[in-house]
Amino acid sequence: MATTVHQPPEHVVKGAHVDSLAKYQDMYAQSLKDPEGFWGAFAEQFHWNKKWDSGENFHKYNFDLNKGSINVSWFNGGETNVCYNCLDRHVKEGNGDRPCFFWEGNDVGQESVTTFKQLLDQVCQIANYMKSQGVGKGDDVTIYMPMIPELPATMLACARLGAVFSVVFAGFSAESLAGRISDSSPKMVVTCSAVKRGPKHIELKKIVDEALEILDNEEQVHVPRVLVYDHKASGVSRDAIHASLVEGRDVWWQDVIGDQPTECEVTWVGAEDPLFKLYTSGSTGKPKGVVHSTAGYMCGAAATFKYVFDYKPDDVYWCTADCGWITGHSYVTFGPLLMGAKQILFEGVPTYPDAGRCWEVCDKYNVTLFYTAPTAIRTLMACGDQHVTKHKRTSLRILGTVGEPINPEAWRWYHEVVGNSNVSIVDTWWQTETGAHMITPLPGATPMKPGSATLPFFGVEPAILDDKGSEVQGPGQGYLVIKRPWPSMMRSVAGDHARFEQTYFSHYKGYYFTGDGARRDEDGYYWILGRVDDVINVSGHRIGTAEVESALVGHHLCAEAAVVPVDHPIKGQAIYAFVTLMNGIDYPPDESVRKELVAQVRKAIGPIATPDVIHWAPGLPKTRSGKIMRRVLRKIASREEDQLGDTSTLADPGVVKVLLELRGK
Ligand code: 6R9
Repeated sequence: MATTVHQPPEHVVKGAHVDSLAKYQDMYAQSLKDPEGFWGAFAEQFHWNKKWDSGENFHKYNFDLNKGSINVSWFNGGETNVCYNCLDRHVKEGNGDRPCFFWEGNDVGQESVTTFKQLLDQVCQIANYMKSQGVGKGDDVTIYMPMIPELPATMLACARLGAVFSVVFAGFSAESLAGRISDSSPKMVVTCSAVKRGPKHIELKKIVDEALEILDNEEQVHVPRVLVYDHKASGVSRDAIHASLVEGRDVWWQDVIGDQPTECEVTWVGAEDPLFKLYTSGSTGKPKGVVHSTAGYMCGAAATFKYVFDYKPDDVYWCTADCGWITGHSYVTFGPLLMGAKQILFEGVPTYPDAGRCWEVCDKYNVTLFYTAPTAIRTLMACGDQHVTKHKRTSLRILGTVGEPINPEAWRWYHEVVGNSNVSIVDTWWQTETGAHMITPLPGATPMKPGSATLPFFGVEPAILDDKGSEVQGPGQGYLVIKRPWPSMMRSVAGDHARFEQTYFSHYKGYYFTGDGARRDEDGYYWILGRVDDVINVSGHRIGTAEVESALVGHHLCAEAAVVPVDHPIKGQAIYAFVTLMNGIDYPPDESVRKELVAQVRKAIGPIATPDVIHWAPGLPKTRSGKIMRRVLRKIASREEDQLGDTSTLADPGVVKVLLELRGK
């Protein structure tokens, strides 16, 4: 089917910050030609305790491993504070009574409104308490909380003190949480009694207890303080949890925060001081702590929020992502608050109590800007149009998507059914590592093609490399790389700068390697083709094949495992695991073994990593040097064994036949 080009609707173009393709092209060219002029002008709106140095010192970098260690810095010499710019600045400008959060709980009817002034007061109280516990500049704090206002408030309190926070998605298992805590040795863990997600109750405090027990026993890492928010709306009472509080370590939030003063001096930090770490999966080894800076990240998150959502003060914005992911950092906590936006903070899931929840909430608050993931769009699409059309949705102006490639059918449904064909869709390609949008339409400027992330954002210079590492000119496809630094890019991997260089800069010297494949068409539009490394994108969440494999071989009956992605109609990709059992067990084993292995993965990583298929493999296809041939496994998993390709390098070609037999019909 030929690609239809959709022009931005007139009402979106009118009054947009960038209202034509020509204007985008101008601004884009300017941003590359004069980075200091472009980013400096944007940064003027923020408060700086000390202004950045202009000239040569403004932005420094080395992007080429051949020339030495990789380093990137922006706004050198400047001093600022992200929390101050999110809160104090707006209050000082007379916007204290403006709402920043309309909280919608998991259950319909649970709601609250927070203003900028109220949030500032609360953040100061949290910061004062943290300070009283010895948390200061450069100290680590781990946050394991659901989507309640106290989660962004805790992130901001850390930022106020210059403490480095690490949010762990409250759906990760105790073992995953333990791994992330032990990597940072935090002075404090902030959590919550429990949460209700859809119809399910999850006792988060118990998961934290388990994680800390693992650390106490196995790693001799001791967390001195655990702050526990009593989340009444979860339906789990304080009394039910109280007995499990560890004396001297655990305290109830409600017992210590309310008495703190509502003023707390800001700690000014250097432009390049770290703001947070966020753990993400890669192709090898343990998840890595992606380190983000203060000033560059602040400007990148705010600028993309302003231009990609064409944000204006009357807008009501809603991003459904959890703060446990980068999207929740940049487009729930920081981008919107920096720009002073009113937004919905949503604790629930799009299908609870029914598939109309999102549109009901959109109508309730007259949401104008809505941002979600393709997996949610496909889920809602499968539930039927009636859940959408029942609601008005006339306030919507811009619909965003992020996390994985959006298939054109889902794009069209989002555009036509949800958006009444009267919205701009922004398909935003970016990563935990990039901190902010990289390739995306601007809603009032960029003609849209369903399934394409379109054109680069200001200051971003992508390229496509072929197998030999040469740049593809004009239309073509290959590896997506970025040619120069942008302000919000990651600065390092926590505690392991060599891994940072190895992962992102060693494949193609002089380029940042994204891990994605992409195609560029005759109009210069980018089409993201998905990961080219061993990362599986399940419902927009990155899972390393190595992590799942190591969870599986952690089970006493599993000798070896190889995990590959398979296409999935809702989740985008699903996890497909080939498992070799210990010698002496007959294939197929008892059904209980499969259940135990699945449970093992859920325990080691979390429910998001649940394998959809366990395929018994008495032997795995390997080369003579012992490398598993994942290409062959992928074809078997996706039932394309007629396209196995060259299998002559297999050490034992017979294994393929056995695998096909064990797969059955
Ligand atoms: C923001 C986020 C990053 C990976 C990335 C790519 C995929 C994200 C996409 C997309 C196609 C888009 N991805 N957005 N692919 N189109 N609009 O998701 O960060 O969790 O680090 O994932 O997600 O494969 O490399 P993260």
